[in-house]
Parts: sequence; structure tokens; C-alpha cells
Amino acid sequence: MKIDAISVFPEMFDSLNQSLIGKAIENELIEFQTLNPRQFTSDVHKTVDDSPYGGGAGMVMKPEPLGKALDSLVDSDSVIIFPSPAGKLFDQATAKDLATRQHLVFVCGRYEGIDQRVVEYASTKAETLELSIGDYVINGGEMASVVMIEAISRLIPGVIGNSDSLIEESHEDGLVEYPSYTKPASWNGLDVPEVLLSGNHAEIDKWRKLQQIDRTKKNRPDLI
Ligand code: 6GU
Repeated sequence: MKIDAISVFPEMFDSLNQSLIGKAIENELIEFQTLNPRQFTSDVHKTVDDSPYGGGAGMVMKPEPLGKALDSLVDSDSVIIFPSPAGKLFDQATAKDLATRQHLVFVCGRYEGIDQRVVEYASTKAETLELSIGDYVINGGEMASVVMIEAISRLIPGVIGNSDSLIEESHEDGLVEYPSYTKPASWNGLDVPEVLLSGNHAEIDKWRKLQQIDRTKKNRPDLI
């Protein structure tokens, strides 16, 4: 899969070079690149933002540099993603769908956002999504893109060595994951639940499912 991120802060994507996603980039399972829209400006200050029409706080990303950046990357097989707190919620189902695509382009806004015509323009060129990572606000699309890229990339075959670990995890069956334990069996007066030491796999499976249901009821009643 090819992934591009259009951003005025390309260094914010450096964390993707670590761990399993970093390996996948190294092994060319994923081809990841950033593109700075400042390179598509023509004024000496390389201006990428301006004040909002209609007034209001903050600055808005100008359409021309982002439009040219899109022109340089996108074809009709691309999926263009605008991270935005005003977008649809990005969830595991979205991640699964996007993991099957050939080319993803993340367009990162800073400041108060992006001129909405860029989204309209993008949708004339390829499938376009506005996606939010949750009900809170962060300062720009970069870290939201990193979150989405990690969630998507780990579902690409070969990125995670042990694909079993993808089956038994949170949100796979509409419930959150069961708790995990490792050695020692007793630590600071706290014991690993007896059943996990029993070797009885039917009992262990039953216990884990109950834990999933309890945890989901307690932490995520919205999922029940
Ligand atoms: Cl995608 N961007 C920003 N700036 N804030 C967010 C978000 C995205 N998702 C939730 N909050």
C-alpha cells in the first residue's frame, strides 16, 4: 500500500518509522511519504494560511497549495482523507476497509482547519472522507493521521507477524479485550486469576468471554 501525508509539519510523522510499522515501511510493504504544501506556494513567505471569511478566531489553510499538492499525488484509485474533528468517526470497521485500498492520501490541516473547497475539489478527483478520531479537539490533522495510519497499517497482511493477535483484540467482536497477565504468578501480593494457571482451555475461554462482557459493560456501555 502507498500512503501519502500532505502536511506543513512532516516531522510529526517520524514516529511511524518505529516498531512494526517502521519495519513494514523498511520492507516496502508500505510506501510512506510526506509532502509539504509550502513547496506549492509562490510568495516569499511561503504562505499556507489566511484569515477566515466571515470573521472568527484563528487561521484557515488556503486552497491553492493543498490543491496543487493533491494534483501531484492523486489518481482515481486514491482515497483522500481529511482528518477533522467535524468528520465521521474513524473506527475499526473503517480501518479494515481502508486497509484493502491501494493508495491513501491524508490531508492535514493546522490552525482552524482547511478551506472547505479543498474537500469539494478532492471529491471530484477520488473517493474523499472527512474522519475524526474521537470527541475531543487536537491541534491539527498530523497526530490524528498517525493514529489512523497505525490502525490501518497493522491490518495489512504481513505487517503483524502473528495474525492471531489481530483476531483476539478489542473491537473485533463488538466487545473490548479481556485482561492479560504474565509471570510471576504472584506479585506485590496480587495473584494471577487461578483459572489462567489451570491449563483448562475451555474454562479459560469462558472466563475470558465473561471478562470481555464485564469490562465492556463497565467501560463502554455504549457498545452493549
Ligand atoms: Cl481528525 N483532527 C483534529 N484536529 N482534532 C480531532 C480529530 C482530528 N479527531 C478528533 N479530534
